[in-house]
Amino acid sequence: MNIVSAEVVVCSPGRNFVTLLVTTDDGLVGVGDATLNGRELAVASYLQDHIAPLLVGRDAQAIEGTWQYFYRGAYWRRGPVTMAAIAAVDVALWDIKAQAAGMPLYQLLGGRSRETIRAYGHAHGRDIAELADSVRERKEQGFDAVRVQVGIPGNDPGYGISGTPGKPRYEPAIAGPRPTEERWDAGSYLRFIPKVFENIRQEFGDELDLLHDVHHRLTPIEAARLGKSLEPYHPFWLEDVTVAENQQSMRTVREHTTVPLAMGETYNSLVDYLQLIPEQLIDYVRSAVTHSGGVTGLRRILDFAAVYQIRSAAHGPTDISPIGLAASLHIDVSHHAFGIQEYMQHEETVFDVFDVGYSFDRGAFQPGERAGLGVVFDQSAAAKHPYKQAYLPVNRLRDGTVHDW
Ligand code: EZ4
Ligand code: CO
Repeated sequence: MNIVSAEVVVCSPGRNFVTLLVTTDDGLVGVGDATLNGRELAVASYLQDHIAPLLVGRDAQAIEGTWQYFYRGAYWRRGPVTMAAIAAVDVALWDIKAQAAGMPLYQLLGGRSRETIRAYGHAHGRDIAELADSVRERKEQGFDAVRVQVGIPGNDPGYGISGTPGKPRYEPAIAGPRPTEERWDAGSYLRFIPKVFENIRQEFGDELDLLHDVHHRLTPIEAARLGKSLEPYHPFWLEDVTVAENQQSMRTVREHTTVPLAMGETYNSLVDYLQLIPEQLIDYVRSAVTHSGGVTGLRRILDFAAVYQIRSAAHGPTDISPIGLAASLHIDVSHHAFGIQEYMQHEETVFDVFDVGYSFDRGAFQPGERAGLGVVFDQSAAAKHPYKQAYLPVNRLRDGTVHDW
């Protein structure tokens, strides 16, 4: 079974997505997600100009060989652009293989390890009262694990709070010729967050799992202090408490707090975890299929993590398309090391373009029983939603210094 065409489509049904469509000589079409938020066109070019011409004529069944061909064969390994492009190829080929087998992808990945896929939702508010309303809404939808983000007094609305009017307020990418800017201060953040957890615990009790994303903003010792101050409220995890480049930092945090730690949404391969995983400095890996070399790349990470009792928590923001999310769900249901799946709901217009076979009910997913990945991409619908330049915000300290967003 040979590949006869590989086409890249960039569309924006509410937000930008990069999709790869791979067609075989027996008429099967596999789809892959290559969306890299704010840098979409770089991946589109990587695929269009450097990968698509080499894909045509290759054996569609040779997934591992093709993965290595683009990973090792390019000489320039890793990096978010390269690994998102490889992810799209890998997912499209798994989709084709599972369609050819007449099975949902998870069956090819070993079949079910569990009955349902637990997901956590997002709650957010400009202040604690608004956050509590949002948590209540998520509970009513059936979530029993909720990520809480809140505006900090004296700061701009900031990470996880602001957004474009009329869109889900947690959507961080904003259309326009330049990134928007935010201001942030660690002192007021560290004083306020324990009060937020205290209030939310008081109102919602002990059973609800609470998660929080620090988005790389603290120094290791500040992160350690945050962890200690939140221990009485037993968070499910703290995510990205400090910058992800220097893994040594996580040792300091680990030595001071028993709060579970999650990291890895900005990583793109197994080797990014060479310190965090064997030293057991985290409890959850946040890698997504789309940003870590596809089903093949992510399964390698999870097999390694499992040795150290570290579990999966796939990144599931709106900037991962329904194709990327579907691929994640097939791994979630089949891999032993599953922990939890993030779910930031896509807005309705997204489903004009992506027809999905997965389903979500009362805080849990099912990958669906369609053959393959289970997602059908409608190219004519996509053409009605052309690419729109959009960026993630840039964050600054109060004096204007550029800070981690
Ligand atoms: O900032 O998806 O855990 N989720 C997150 C996301 C990321 C965006 C980046 O594109 O941190 O909101
Ligand atoms: Co995050």
